Amino acid sequence: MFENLTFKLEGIFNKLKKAPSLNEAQVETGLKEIRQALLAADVALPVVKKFIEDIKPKAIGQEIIRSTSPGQMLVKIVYDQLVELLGGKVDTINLKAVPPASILLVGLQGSGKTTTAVKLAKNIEKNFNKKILLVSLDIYRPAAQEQLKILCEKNKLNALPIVKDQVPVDIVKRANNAAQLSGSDIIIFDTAGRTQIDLSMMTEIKSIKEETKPVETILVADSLTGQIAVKIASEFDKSVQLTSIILTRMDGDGRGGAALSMKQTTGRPIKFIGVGEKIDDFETFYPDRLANRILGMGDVVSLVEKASQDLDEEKIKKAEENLKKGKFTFEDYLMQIRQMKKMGGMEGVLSLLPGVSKAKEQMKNANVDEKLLSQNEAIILSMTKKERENPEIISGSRRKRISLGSGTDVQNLNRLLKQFKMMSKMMKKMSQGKIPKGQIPDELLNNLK
Ligand SMILES: Nc1nc2c(ncn2[C@@H]2O[C@H](COP(=O)(O)OP(=O)(O)O)[C@@H](O)[C@H]2O)c(=O)[nH]1
Ligand SMILES: [Mg+2]
Repeated sequence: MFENLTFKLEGIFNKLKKAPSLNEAQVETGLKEIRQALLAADVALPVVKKFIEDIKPKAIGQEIIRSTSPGQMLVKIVYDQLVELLGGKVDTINLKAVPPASILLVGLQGSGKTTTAVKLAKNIEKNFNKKILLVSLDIYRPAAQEQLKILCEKNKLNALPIVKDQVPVDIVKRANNAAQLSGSDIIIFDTAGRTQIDLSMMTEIKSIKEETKPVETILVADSLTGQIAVKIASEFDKSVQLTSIILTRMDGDGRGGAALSMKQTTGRPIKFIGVGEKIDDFETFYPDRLANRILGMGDVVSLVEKASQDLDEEKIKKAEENLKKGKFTFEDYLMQIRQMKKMGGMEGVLSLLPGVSKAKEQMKNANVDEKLLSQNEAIILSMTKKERENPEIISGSRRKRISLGSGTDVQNLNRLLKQFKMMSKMMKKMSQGKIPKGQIPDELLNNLK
């Protein structure tokens, strides 16, 4: 989402970091470049203006010019301001109400409301241990209620049974009764959108809001539409008073302006982001982590969280210890492959690591074949534990057995062994600090192809 912005900011900061001292003119030029980078990322002009105005006095102040690492200091100032711009602290979802508490999702057609209703329900169920009822009030598109019902079935969630030809007000009444009877803590209402904002939609949402008395009225907005998403949020807020915003499609290659302009323009916090089509592609919105990511400092916390969600802590610890010693086995490699697959391939992993916009670019250009990951996984799985720990014992006859067992051929196994040797060497070098962070050595890249 923020690749271009990150790339540009990294460039600006790298230049400034190299200078042993900074004069006012250099800082001014840096700020001008930051301003351009933000505008190119589709951040609204007034937001950019205020951003630069806010950091200027701090950046030009004596503090930075006298400091021993002025470039670093500027990064810190920009980071703090970015966190502020993104909303400062994490804003959690408000569930404080006499049960059942209602959550109302509104937004344009196709913004992701129905998908988000299910993602949000799963998230609340997991993190707050609540019982949830999902209800579709979209009576206009024939398949809309059905879509929510099917999604709920797939994800083991409760959906209100569909009664044909009922109007929203009656559905809401039925939902409240059903929630009482089933002991549900929360009702999530999915509503009908239009392709654009119109009076009839707003009138309907207003009456639904009166009927449901929601603790949260959440706008679901498509982040790929950039400044338009921000405009839509303002319009909705004027008519129905939003309490928060969920930005969807943050996995896409939009320029990120929506996330950066939303809080300041609308005054409403972003609470969650959608990062893919799958139901668990949904995250709490952390301003500080996103600021880290935008500045190319890497979202290491998210990375660690993501990895530990699925992988055995013990194994990770052992791999880390091995790595520190410069030791690397096929067990470690297998774990890395699985980690990469879980986290959306190489690019997914790389986008979260510090200072790797360069490495990411390298990977893109190198055309690393992700199918190869699965093939390598199969080959390693055909090895015995002993072979995985001591690859040097893999002789001719062992090679035949392994390649047969994995449904590939000796050539592929040989390539993997060669690649593994190279990775071991690299790990050793890394553990001795001989490889700069965030860069992938060419020899390894060429071998991943
Ligand atoms: N890539 C991606 N697709 C999403 C995301 N959220 C929703 N979608 C997709 O957007 C499309 C429209 O979503 P839907 O929930 O039906 O939108 P609605 O009309 O507002 O209810 C579906 O194909 C979803 O899978 C997201 O965060 N990322
Ligand atoms: Mg829908």
